[in-house]
Amino acid sequence: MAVERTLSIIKPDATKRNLTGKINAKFEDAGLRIVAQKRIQLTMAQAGQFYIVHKDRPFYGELCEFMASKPVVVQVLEGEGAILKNREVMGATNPADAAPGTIRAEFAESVGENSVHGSDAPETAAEEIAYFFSGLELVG
Ligand code: DAT
Ligand code: MG
Repeated sequence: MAVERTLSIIKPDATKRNLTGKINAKFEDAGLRIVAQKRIQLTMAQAGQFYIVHKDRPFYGELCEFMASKPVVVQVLEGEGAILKNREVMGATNPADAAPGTIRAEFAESVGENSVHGSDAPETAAEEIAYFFSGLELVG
């Protein structure tokens, strides 16, 4: 398995409850290295562009408002098979379905406010990393 990079976002429901450190510990304990990280507040337009793939879904407006409602922590995680590994550490989209010990099982409030985003494939990881970070900001 190759070393990969994936885009992670600690979402507003988690930053507002001071869960950044606990969530980062889950990543690091799983062998994922945080090679870039910044705390930002998205505009509605930025959230809308990030989640444009979901524009026709009924929850799109609510999702964008939520993502722009409070600061988020955007980060790049690196490691062996990092994309899939991060999805495993995150747990299922709906916390009710998330395996015990995963971030969403422990911290998510609902399917909409589910504490973390993680890229789902190599192509989306590359696009999503480039959306938030320049090459100079990635320090392996
Ligand atoms: P994931 O974040 O696990 O990749 P996704 O890409 O299907 O899940 O959806 C993106 C986000 O949209 C998800 O983290 C929360 C929101 N969302 C998904 N399904 C939803 C639903 N049925 N109701 C409300 N929000 C939803
Ligand atoms: Mg997704």
